[in-house]
Amino acid sequence: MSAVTRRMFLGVLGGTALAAAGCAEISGELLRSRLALPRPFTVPLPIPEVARPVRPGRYEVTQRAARIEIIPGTTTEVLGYGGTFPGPTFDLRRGSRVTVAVRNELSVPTSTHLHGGVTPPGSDGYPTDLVAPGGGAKDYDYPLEQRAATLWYHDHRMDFTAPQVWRGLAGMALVRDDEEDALPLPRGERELPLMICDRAFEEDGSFRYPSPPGGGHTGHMAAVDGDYMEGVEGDVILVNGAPWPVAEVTATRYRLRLLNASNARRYRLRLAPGGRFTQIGSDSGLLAAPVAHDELPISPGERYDVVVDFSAYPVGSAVTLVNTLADGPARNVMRFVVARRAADDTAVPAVLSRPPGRVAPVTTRRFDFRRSAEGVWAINGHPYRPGVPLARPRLGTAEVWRLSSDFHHPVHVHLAHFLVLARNGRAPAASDAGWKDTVDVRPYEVVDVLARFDGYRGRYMLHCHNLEHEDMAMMADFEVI
Ligand SMILES: [Cu+2]
Repeated sequence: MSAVTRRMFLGVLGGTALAAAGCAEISGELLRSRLALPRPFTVPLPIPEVARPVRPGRYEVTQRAARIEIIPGTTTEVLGYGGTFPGPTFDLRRGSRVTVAVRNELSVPTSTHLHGGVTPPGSDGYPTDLVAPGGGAKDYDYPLEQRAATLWYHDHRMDFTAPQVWRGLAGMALVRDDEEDALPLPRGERELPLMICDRAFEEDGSFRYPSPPGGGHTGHMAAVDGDYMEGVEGDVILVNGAPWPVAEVTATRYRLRLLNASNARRYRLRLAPGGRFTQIGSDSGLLAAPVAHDELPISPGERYDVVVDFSAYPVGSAVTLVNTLADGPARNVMRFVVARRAADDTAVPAVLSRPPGRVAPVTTRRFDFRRSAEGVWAINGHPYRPGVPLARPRLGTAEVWRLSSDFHHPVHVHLAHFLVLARNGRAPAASDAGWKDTVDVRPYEVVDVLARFDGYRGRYMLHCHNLEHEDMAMMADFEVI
């Protein structure tokens, strides 16, 4: 643990306010690679393959280990959906029910969660609904009765989500609908899914992860070395699985589906030498109207759907996506090179969609995300207790959930989508706009959200999406009744 983060963490433990402003943005512990880092902006941006159904409404995907080239000149064993990292992108349609048959040929159990999905409880990727290693299989049922949105999917295995996602078990899923199709937004080659995550590598090119001796075993403290309980941050930034990639673009508008798939790292994204993100969508779908941002904070699990107009730059320009929360190599994310002019008949309309409105909440509940006296990350003082719901909201109602925190806890709610109402009693940030499923709750902050419980009755969960915190028991069940 570095001196700076140790000091900060001890401050957190002591319940004191965070004094140093720089500290307040650190959300994990840096793990350095043991190989020479590749030169940034030399690897072309890969676009993950789009999953193809085996027949209408049915996909089959096998989780398997594979060796792929991530760092040029070396290979990395990944645990991948389809043996790829990221996994294939699922291009889905509102109301078009699909089944995804997942077969597990790994040596570890898995549970797949469609993050942002309005999914029946049996297919939601509950952490103990495991698909057995060595050939186990499960049909996940996704009715997709939900608005067009940028979703993703990843492993959710009890106690071991962090190391298994780190090793590759994640991919994107896009839900589309007629409302979105009617808009003149960039599409095709000008719509880029961008899965951003950080990793560290061993000298031989394998993923480096701070597992305790023996690789960990079941138990809340087991999956990660104790020095990394704040969360693991790598020193290599990957976009779609490539280190600091470069994408050639035309001087036109592009739609970027930004996803932070990191275990613990938060980013504050900016365009250098300057530029603007026009946000058109949040975690759970299109905004009512676009919102312009100079910078976008994005915590683990969050997504932003944005349009960037590259015609604002001279042809030949390099436009770098940077993370202003980091110094050193991790400050760079990726680069766009504006190669040539091209025709552009796209636009960002002033009215994008008609999202569901606010409904009156029937109650207020409090969820406090904090390290417990026993030293585990807990919610309302309890480390995770499977099968013991902390709340029983009624189907079809809305509730205010007041989320409070001792550290950076990106809080994710399964099934329910929410609006951010307030931060510390004041108006939310511009970047909090729209319906969401994950919200960055910062140290000693109180965030009020209005959550709607639509879709299905049954057992769901809320948890911290810092995956090390999640594995160390910062999860709770709720039951929709
Ligand atoms: Cu957390």
